[in-house]
Amino acid sequence: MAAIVLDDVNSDFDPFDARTRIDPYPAYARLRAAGPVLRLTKPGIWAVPRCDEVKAVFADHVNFSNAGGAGIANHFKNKPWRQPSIILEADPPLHTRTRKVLARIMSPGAMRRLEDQFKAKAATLVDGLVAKGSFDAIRELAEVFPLSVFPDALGIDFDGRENLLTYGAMVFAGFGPENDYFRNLMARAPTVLQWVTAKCQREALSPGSFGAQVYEAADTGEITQDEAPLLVRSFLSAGLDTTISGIGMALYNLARHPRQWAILAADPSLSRAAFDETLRFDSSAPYVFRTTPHETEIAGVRIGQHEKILLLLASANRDETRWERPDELDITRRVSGHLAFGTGIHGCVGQMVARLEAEAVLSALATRVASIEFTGDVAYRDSSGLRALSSMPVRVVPK
Ligand code: OVM
Repeated sequence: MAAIVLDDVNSDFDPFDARTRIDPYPAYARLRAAGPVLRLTKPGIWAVPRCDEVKAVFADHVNFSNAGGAGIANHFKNKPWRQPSIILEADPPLHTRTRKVLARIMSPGAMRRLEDQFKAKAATLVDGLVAKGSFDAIRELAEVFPLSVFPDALGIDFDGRENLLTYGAMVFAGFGPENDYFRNLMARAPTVLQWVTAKCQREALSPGSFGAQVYEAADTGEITQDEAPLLVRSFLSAGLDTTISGIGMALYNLARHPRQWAILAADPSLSRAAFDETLRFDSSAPYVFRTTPHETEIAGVRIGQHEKILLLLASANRDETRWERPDELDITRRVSGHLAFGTGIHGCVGQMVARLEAEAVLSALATRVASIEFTGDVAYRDSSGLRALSSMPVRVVPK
């Protein structure tokens, strides 16, 4: 343990201010220059803006706990709005058990079994949009595609699928401070939460699906019968809004970098790498929290017990000590090692599903479309947990 304890550095940066949320990158650069760990005075939390310290925190689940909450809410001090996730908001040994089940369900072999179906659905959807010529790339593509494949893979039927979007929005808004956006969503909580609970039951899930496989793990004793519906809930929480946001931001960033789109259109096999580069460049899940179970330190700065620490993934992904030309979108760069999915024991367990979905959409589009032109302004969603667009009007020029 370091003997020297440095003073903390204060910053008035507010990650939840709607004005900084649209373009946080200049502020992130100032934070990285200011120090390895900063005190954000307004929300009263710590923030880690550089790559090395984000990785160090991710590697240390003893000093930086998830059981204290992965959002700004402090589960060590206050009761959270929903029963905590038994994978995201849990530490070992509980996390080790539940993670193993989800990692197996979303294994590379499982992805190969879904690939043809995802690609066929994307091809049909994109054929229709290219025939139309003009469309909203968020409402008609980024939102439609995941909804057309993910609930099927999860194993739920058609009735009420729109509740998945509201629930995902609630979960991610719930990672930020309690604001009007969150309160408005929560007004719909009674119906939405009842629907979510119903869809997490064994009888709601089709045979062989991701959800049914969670119950198989309960039958073999890997998890308890009580844990099964809660673990299915993680698919509903984390499986849809994330991919919608990520695919939307990928389309946006590729469209506003026409030379990058041209490279992709010339070689659609770059689709997966292009998705990862857009995640590095403009992460749709820009941050995640940890909580200190006891006093500790980061880079020589003392952090007290039960403090919230904001890991600025989107900033770490622009760290000039880690990336060459960090502020340039370059789909041909070696992008592996970006932090948009986190890393370590809590690194996104569904990232292969996300990549499969995004690759299906981007390769279908890149195969057919020479260029994408904006026909109006984009609009950002007002979520404090996810960085996402709500609208992106475009015209596509077929090859
Ligand atoms: C969960 C959950 C919810 C939101 C995000 C997430 C990024 C997990 O309920 O397990 O992972």
